[in-house]
Amino acid sequence: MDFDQTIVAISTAPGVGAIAVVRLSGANALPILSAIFRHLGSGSGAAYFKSHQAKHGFIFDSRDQQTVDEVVVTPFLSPHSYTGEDVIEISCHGNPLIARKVVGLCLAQGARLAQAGEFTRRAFLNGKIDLTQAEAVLDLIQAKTELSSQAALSVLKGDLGRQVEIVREDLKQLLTAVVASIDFPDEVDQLANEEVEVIVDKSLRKLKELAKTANAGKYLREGLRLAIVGRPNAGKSSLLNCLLKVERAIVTDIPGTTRDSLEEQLEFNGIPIVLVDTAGIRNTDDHVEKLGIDRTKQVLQDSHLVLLVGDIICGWQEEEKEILHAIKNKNWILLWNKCDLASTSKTPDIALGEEQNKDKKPLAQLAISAKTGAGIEQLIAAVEKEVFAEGKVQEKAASLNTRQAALCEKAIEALQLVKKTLGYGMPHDCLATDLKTALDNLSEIAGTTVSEEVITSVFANFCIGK
Ligand SMILES: Nc1nc2c(ncn2[C@@H]2O[C@H](COP(=O)(O)OP(=O)(O)OP(=O)(O)O)[C@@H](O)[C@H]2O)c(=O)[nH]1
Ligand SMILES: [Mg+2]
Repeated sequence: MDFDQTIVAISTAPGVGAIAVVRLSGANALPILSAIFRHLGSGSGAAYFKSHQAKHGFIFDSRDQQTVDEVVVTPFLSPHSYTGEDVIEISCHGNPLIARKVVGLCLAQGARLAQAGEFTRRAFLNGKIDLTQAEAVLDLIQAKTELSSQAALSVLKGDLGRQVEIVREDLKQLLTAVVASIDFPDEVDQLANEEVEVIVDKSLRKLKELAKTANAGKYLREGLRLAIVGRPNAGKSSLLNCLLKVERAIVTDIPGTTRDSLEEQLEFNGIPIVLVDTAGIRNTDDHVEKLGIDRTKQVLQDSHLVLLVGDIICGWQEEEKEILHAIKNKNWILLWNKCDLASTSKTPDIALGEEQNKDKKPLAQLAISAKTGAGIEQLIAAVEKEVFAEGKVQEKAASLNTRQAALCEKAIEALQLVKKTLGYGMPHDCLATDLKTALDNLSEIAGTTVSEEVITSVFANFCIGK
């Protein structure tokens, strides 16, 4: 990719709208604009445009002297722009044909079409933002709920980058001191093991705190896939309808009503949820129902969390044991539905079966009623608790994405090795490699040192024009 060239793209969504914005970025943005822009007042050429000052005028095609559109252009001159280069935003009327024509004129003047995410990539390469902020731009565009967008905004403001930078700075100083004492033993005293340990422990504490946000980060970005499973007639479809507050799924008292899985999106206090109602699991000779049960098993595999719905009157039976077997290693919440019919709100006893160890225990067991709505608030709270580690609501807080979390884990591992080395009483030369590994991984989070391959994969998901 040639970053010296001036790029152009339509930055607004495809389709008809009130306005469409065509964006140019690069050293030739102003000369290109000057060649296709006319206005009624005095002044001309690149000097006519001032940074951050909108100008009214017309885009014209010099080949036939035809006016293409009446526009407002806003220059953001380097370095005070999104990309750090000269950026021009041309707001034209929101007809895709017009916007495409304007882009065509820019191309004819020597611009090239921007690749997906290239404006943001240039902002990163020009040091306007770090890699966590670039990723947050994408998260913000794609945020499904208010809470997701607040979390993305927090990273965009640099909160995550700053937290990582504090740890990186401490470790950099530590590594410098360790290496100095190895290289110049006569001039620089070796740090006491306790001093090293204090810094390593502090860094580990901070990184572990950050690592805990990865769970919330993942679900706030991608949404939590929540599978509703259980025996036929337990009230799974009724629960879906109750949570959606609309009669979406067919509900009858005939066991085996739901054949195909049904997926709906909603949010639990700002957490984006993909809720999937499934066919009840049981032994059956019905061919169609069997196919439905196969789908249920697929839904289970793809889910992040499972709601196992039982019937409070029937209690825990062989059916539930078998369903639990199909849930495999997924986290699950046990819901005892139809509590409006029960004389007590006490949840039935459960026997998990011998092959299941205690890790298979439900995260929570609740008595609910899909009919009256009893217990639904507690259900939402239990899901929230699973998303926000240890029940700590870290809303609005910067959270790690999958790429960053993997690097954070590697940094933690390296620091744990440093502690081990110290514990064995090994010489300080042995600390340097692991300290450097920790530092390298932290540098990669913010993109201070990062490979071309990683940058390409980060920007691969962006849309053109951003
Ligand atoms: N009293 C009471 N009845 C309920 C409740 N939830 C569901 N039902 C009834 O139980 C029956 C089965 O409900 P469904 O929601 O269709 O059950 P399901 O689990 O989706 O059943 P399948 O699709 O056959 O697997 C219906 O007659 C519902 O009205 C509840 O909380 N209380
Ligand atoms: Mg159903």
